[in-house]
Amino acid sequence: MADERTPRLTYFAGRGFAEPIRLALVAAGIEYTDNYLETRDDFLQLIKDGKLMFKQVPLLEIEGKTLIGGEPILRFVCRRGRLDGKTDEEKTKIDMLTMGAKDLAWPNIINSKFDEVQVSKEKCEEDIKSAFRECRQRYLPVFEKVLSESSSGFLVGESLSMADIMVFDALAYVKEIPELQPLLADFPRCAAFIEHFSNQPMIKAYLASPRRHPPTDTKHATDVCRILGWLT
Ligand SMILES: N[C@@H](CCC(=O)N[C@@H](CS)C(=O)NCC(=O)O)C(=O)O
Repeated sequence: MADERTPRLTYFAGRGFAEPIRLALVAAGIEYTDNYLETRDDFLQLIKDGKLMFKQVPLLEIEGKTLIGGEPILRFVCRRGRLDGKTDEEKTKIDMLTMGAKDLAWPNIINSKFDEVQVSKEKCEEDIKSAFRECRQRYLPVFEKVLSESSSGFLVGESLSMADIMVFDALAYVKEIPELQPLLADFPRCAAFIEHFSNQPMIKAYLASPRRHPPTDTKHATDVCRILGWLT
């Protein structure tokens, strides 16, 4: 049962920077509550309360600490859950794959709907085309090769790590965005990895729950822009 000591993750009712954190909390077996920002006043109040170091979310309140930042929070949770690798070599490999997955997902895929709202539909389409090229040429070949060398089905070592969380987060967009989905036919190990990760018992339950949000659509991007004061 959630009480006031239960960790509280503040973000929008969508994936974005919060989703890898949610997946890590689930994988680490840490119970948490989602606090969704719904209005501009919700966001301004957090700033007034001094909770947002750089006036940005996500925010995780845990163990009496106020943590901010997608990656710092993700790393904190992964350390708590021992999802950050066992050896120096594993930790470094996990960090490199985590960076690659973030670079795949953020500039072109996750930002595309925000570009549609703030720039134009054409810009959004260009982002997705660019994402397709980057996936094919730069990122999916790497994930495919690393997975081909894995005996556990996970990217690094014998168990689930932060690398799996970030790569799953990125590949799930590839699977769910119709223009990107055909890529998976050429990268069967990436396709199998999505299934393998999704079938881990705690993750499976989470993905089937209403806490799992779909990729950002135009309405959600518009809501977020309003809350952040990016639309007049
Ligand atoms: N580097 C930060 C960036 C976080 C970020 O850009 N958050 C957005 C929401 S997704 C935000 O709160 N923006 C408000 C602003 O920049 O004014 C992180 O990794 O968490």
